[in-house]
Amino acid sequence: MSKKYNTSRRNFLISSLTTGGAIVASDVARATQNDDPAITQLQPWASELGDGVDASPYGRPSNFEDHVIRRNVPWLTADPTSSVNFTPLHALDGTITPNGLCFERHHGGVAIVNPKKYRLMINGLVNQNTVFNLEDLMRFPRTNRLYFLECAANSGMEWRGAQLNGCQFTHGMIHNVLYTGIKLKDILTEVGVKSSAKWILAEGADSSAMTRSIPIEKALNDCLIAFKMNGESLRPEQGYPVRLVVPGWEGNMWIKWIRRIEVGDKPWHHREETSKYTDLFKDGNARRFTWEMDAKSVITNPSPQSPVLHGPGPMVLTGVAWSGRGKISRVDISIDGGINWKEARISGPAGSKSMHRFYYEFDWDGKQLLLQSRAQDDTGYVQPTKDQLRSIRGENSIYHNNGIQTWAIDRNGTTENVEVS
Ligand SMILES: Nc1nc2c(c(=O)[nH]1)N[C@H]1C(S)=C(S)[C@@H](COP(=O)(O)O)O[C@H]1N2
Ligand SMILES: [Mo]
Repeated sequence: MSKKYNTSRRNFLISSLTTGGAIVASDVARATQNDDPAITQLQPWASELGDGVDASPYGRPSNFEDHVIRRNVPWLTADPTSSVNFTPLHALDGTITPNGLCFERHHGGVAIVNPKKYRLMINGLVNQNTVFNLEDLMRFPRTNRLYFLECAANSGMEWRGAQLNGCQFTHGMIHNVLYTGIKLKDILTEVGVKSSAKWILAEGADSSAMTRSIPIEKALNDCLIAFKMNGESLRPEQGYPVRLVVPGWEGNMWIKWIRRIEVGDKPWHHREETSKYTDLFKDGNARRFTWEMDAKSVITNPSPQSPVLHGPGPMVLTGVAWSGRGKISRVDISIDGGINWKEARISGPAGSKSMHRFYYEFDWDGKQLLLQSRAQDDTGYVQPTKDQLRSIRGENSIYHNNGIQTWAIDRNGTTENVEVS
């Protein structure tokens, strides 16, 4: 069996999104030069004193890393206040997304909420309508949990074929953060939920008043009211001072700047759960709710923004995998477009509904590679191919694309987004 591949990506994207010219393959695994000035000569950083401790009261990454930033896709950004930028997955390792690199998705721009004027109101089918301020919330027991947040539209531009040239753009609407917060269950217990309660409505304080209906079982199970991300206060763009955390479920339910929770007996069917975030099928019917994000993975290195800079020989391949239904039990790698598969190694702190890091080391023979990763979660679910997804859902879907991604690597190391068939 042989695999053909095709690039159906729009041509005008190539110039705006690829990292530049072809990379010449060379052996950079060992520094071989005898009188290498980088080792024989005194370098500037050793010949003069460096900055003192007050130079950056809030630390920043090295200037040499200034390319590691969130980026957007200009043609997706009709207006920056209702838009998205993407996590630079190709430049990260480990499992935690640094706060300054977490992708942003806003429907009405970043709300700047004064924490002194922050209020959370709970009303509806409760014994006691209640308004909490930040101090009130801080008096509930706190908990720490690592979770991924994936936008339902992540990889949405890839439904009909390979398009965006880089995992930042194809898979970067995800971040994985250690949240500190309080259990939503504790607050709901405090105000007393009536026995007729079946749903909650979470509402944001921003100008878009983003609102989503969430079943009461989920609210009482593992949802958090979070104020910290990776140890420090939430960033304004992530919902400062308080956001809802809905583990494993699509990103739009994780209401930022949360200001109100109404308890009710049926879903509200607001805009973001009717005209948006529903999955249109071949026959014209739409799936009403798709809450859990199914198991998915992507190879982050090599990838189009991170091509292979060395010649044949040892190659380290790495990427990330996650599932909204539990832990990742295994990740398999194919270097020949899905014909043969080998198990990758999972490494680093990860848990249920959080991002996992995998590595696969192999000897590259210098021939063309068609790289794929395939995740499996602890429910036994296996990540499908894009063709398998399309055979069930047709071509009109946008959201919830968890199909297998392929990167083609040619002999000189350049890497491209392709599809195999
Ligand atoms: N209040 C409010 N909450 C919101 C949104 C919003 O526009 N307003 N966007 C939602 C969407 S669609 C996603 S994918 C996530 C993005 O979270 P992030 O900006 O922290 O990445 O927030 C969700 N919560
Ligand atoms: Mo989203």
